[in-house]
Amino acid sequence: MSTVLMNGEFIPREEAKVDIEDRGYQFGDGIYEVIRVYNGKMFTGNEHLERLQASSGKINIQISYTVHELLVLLEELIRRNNIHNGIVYMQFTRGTCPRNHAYPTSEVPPMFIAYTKPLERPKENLANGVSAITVEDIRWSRCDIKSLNLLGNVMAKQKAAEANCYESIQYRDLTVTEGSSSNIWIIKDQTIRTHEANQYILNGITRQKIVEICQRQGLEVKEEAFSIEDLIDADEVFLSSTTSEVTPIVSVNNVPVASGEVGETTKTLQDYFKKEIIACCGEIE
Ligand code: DCS
Repeated sequence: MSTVLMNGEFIPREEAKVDIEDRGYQFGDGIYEVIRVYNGKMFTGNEHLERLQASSGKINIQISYTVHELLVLLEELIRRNNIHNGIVYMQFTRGTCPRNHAYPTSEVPPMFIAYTKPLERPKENLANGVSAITVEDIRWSRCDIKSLNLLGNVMAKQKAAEANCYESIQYRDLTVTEGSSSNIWIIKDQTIRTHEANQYILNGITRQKIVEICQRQGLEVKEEAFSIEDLIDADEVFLSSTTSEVTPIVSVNNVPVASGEVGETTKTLQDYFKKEIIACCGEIE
């Protein structure tokens, strides 16, 4: 039986219940994070929890825990559930009160839950790459908030699933923004590019790590939007996320990216990224 964290208490999964007037349930009024666990240790936990705090600040949800307090609670949750490789998911909603669109005026405590899930590294996708399709980005213009409102993302991912693809690459006015649950990158003539961190994308923690790696290793990286045409014309394409790390994209809309093989620069970035994980969490396969 697994344990979940609910408002600071460890309780059995079966006992965790949400009220029908919880604002997360009714409005998607809340925020979330997903942190990777390798060898029982969280990878970039601080960065994720700082982004959680930032998201909460943007929509005025008061989180009564510090980053350190959250880290301690999540470590204990991982320990209790004996997670070796996996994820920890957490969300804060604005809490439970009579249904009304506007924020409650009286003190309503946010609802906090966290749980774990075992998950191995996606080794086959990392080695062979995945397919993607392009879809119009129909989401709102505050994609920088890691909000529970994921309907646009869910609809985009469903289109990918129906096309037997792993991811949907979203575009706004012919500019590529991001994947349905990942950031999108292209490489052309050795230059690595991804959309700038503004309100049209989520500034991925994996994305930030990759930018840092590129700068440290002297690889040319530009945080600058690119077009669908640039995407089609790229030498290499890849996606990044907490669960997918650096996953090559070898076909877009059923057309191979360049030769259709996993690119050399992508492989180099995968190696550097793996080294980061090992430095933090110990040896991984
Ligand atoms: N963009 C979107 C829309 C995402 O949902 C995610 C991650 C990313 C980018 C990449 O961000 P990270 O590098 O910080 O993971 N989505 C999480 C999710 O919903 N499941 O796993 C990761």
